[in-house]
Amino acid sequence: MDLLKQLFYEKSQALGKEVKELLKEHGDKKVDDVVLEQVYGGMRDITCMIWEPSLLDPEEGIRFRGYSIPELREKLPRAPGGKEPLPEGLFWLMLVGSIPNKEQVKWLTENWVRRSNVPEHVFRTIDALPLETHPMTQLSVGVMAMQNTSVFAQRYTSGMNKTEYWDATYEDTMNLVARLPRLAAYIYRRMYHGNNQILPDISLDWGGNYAHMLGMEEEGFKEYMRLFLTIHADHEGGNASAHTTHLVGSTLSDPYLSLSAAMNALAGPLHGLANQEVIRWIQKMVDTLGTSKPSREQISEYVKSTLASGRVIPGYGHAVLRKPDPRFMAQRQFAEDNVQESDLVKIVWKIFDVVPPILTSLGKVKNPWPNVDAHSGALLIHYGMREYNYYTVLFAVSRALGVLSAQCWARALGLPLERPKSVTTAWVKEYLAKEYNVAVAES
Ligand code: HAX
Repeated sequence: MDLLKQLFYEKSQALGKEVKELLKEHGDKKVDDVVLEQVYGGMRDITCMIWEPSLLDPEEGIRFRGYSIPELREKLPRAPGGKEPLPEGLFWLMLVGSIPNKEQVKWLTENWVRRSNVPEHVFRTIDALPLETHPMTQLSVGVMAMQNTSVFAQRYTSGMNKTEYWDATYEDTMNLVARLPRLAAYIYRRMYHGNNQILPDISLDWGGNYAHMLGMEEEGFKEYMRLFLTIHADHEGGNASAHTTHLVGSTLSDPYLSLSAAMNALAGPLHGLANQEVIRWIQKMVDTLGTSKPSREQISEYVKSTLASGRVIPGYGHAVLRKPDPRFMAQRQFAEDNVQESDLVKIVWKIFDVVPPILTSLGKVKNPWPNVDAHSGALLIHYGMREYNYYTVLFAVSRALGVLSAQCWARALGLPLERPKSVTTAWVKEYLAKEYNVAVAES
């Protein structure tokens, strides 16, 4: 058994025992109340799922196994000469709960290199898609095409004992994470560089090698990628991509099927696609105003016209957060430290000044602050990656780290098939009449 697997086995066995005891003693204790608004309102804030890798606080933002983003930037191992955390370190932390040392991260990088070979038929499957197919669709198809190599699916068919599910899930997770950068870079080079593919450089770390295969050799971009791939990895379990992974995986669909489904959720404009929408919206603003240096007043008018046309301001608002997203602030800090001159970055900062008071004035937006997607496009363009349709794929590669480590935990803890209760509006009216003596008028 490899050393990370051994550690995961020990930790998950121990927690599994604890959870059994916990449920035996306290299984009937109440942890939440639900009101009708939540039932109709996208299940906001209902505590109903276990997700070990991270926990989101509305005011403080995300913590991975208790560590905030500034703490991760300080404590996780870095690439030689680099300042940003290696995403491998975060994966280790999410999977086993402790910050790895340099040697452990080196071992993980090398292990992923050994597992990173993408089967040839996957590239042929991608090649069969029309070139203009959205890159997120291509990614999802590519992940599905690898499903025939799933260790979980193969072992299940041969009668795997349920106590072994975690082991097969771990193997699929490690293989899938190792292969994703190659698949994702293949899609980018196919779409935007005439299918001129760049082979992996196995001396590089996972994020650095991804940047290399994209054709982005500047060290600044590699460092930004390491930060990007770290901060986008997980945001507890209730967000759409994480929850999709959890739901699909709970049927014992293997990690390939679950991750592909999650990518489809991430591809929605209210979720991961927002990073492409932000830059599209800013570029439209620049074109409409006829200046790459708009004033705050001009931006303010443009924001109001977007709202008046019944659209949202992309990159702003959040279902849980109630403060500026620390993932936005980390990217802002990165830009302050590394980017001397960029009109787009300056626009992003001006938008940060202008949008929150306007959204607050609407009186209905619960969080007027920027989220993770508000900053990335400006930095990517600064480093020369202009193809904004691709941006959500970068997010997806990172998100795999969090959702798949959570799937390892779900299988290790034996979490069951997910099956919440739904009701009809007729049921709601009947319930209100019976429990509260309320008569709801027919429309
Ligand atoms: N611009 C305009 N209106 C907004 C808004 C925004 N950025 N954010 C929220 N609102 C509106 C909602 O549309 C809703 O209006 P209606 O009542 O008319 O339907 C109202 O304010 C209340 O919404 P809320 O409770 O504050 O927010 P939700 O939890 O319903 O939605 C969203 C959260 C992230 C979907 C929302 O803020 C939004 O659409 N933001 C823009 C898209 C975006 O940036 N998405 C990325 C989010 C982060 C993420 O997942 N990244 O992957």
